[in-house]
Amino acid sequence: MKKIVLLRHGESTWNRENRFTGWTDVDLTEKGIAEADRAGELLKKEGFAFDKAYTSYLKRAVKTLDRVLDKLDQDWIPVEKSWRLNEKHYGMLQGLNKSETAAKYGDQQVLVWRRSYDIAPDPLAEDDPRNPRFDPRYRLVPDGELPRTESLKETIERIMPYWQCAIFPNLKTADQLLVVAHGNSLRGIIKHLKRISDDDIVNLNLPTAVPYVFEFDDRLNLTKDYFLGDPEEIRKLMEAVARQGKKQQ
Ligand code: DG2
Repeated sequence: MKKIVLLRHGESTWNRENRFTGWTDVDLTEKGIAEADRAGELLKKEGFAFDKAYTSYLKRAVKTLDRVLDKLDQDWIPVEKSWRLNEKHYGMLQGLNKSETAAKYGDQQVLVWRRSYDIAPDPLAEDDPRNPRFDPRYRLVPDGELPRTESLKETIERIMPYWQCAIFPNLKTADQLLVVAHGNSLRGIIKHLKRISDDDIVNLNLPTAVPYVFEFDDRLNLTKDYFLGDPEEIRKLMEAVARQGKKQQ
């Protein structure tokens, strides 16, 4: 049986501070490192042996993958990084506190910015130093492809060429692939895999560092998907992610 495991990185410093992060390259917290280690131990206990792994250009995902592979004693496997697996670009919201933003604009508006399918926050100005075109790591990406904000729809549009050409076809020969990325870039991949509707995707909240396993038959049809871990604990973690966008009571 073929498997792809999707994993959101462990807690980042801006997750802890409840700030919109997007393409900001923040590090893991101590808790995030421990979460990544735990995910690796869980995957080891379940007997996972990956043929290849994929991650973004952002260190919270890269470092999570390193910890996971270390725990699995599979540091040697080929790893490919792509900017296409980066988090959804959060535009002008990047750096703002999510609860404070909800207090200012309302819970509903923040829900739209965080979870709607085709509405993007206001873009960074062209000359904003945070514009990815000023960041040398993206120098090989054609300028027109670099976002200054993104909806989930646009995030999916830039992930899919990489998913369809570089990741998914490998499952023909490989048995197990690992993708370590971000809350929304992974929501995009899950929407595609599970054919979740534009309306229903609003309700999906991914907790940090909980392995999400997708199983495929020999014709690469999806047969089953499940999280590794205690379902009740995972449900609470998902609810906590949803609450991050609400004003504090
Ligand atoms: C978070 C997701 O991305 O935030 O950009 O703030 O997964 O890289 O921590 P991640 C961000 P929400 O969409 O859950 O608010």
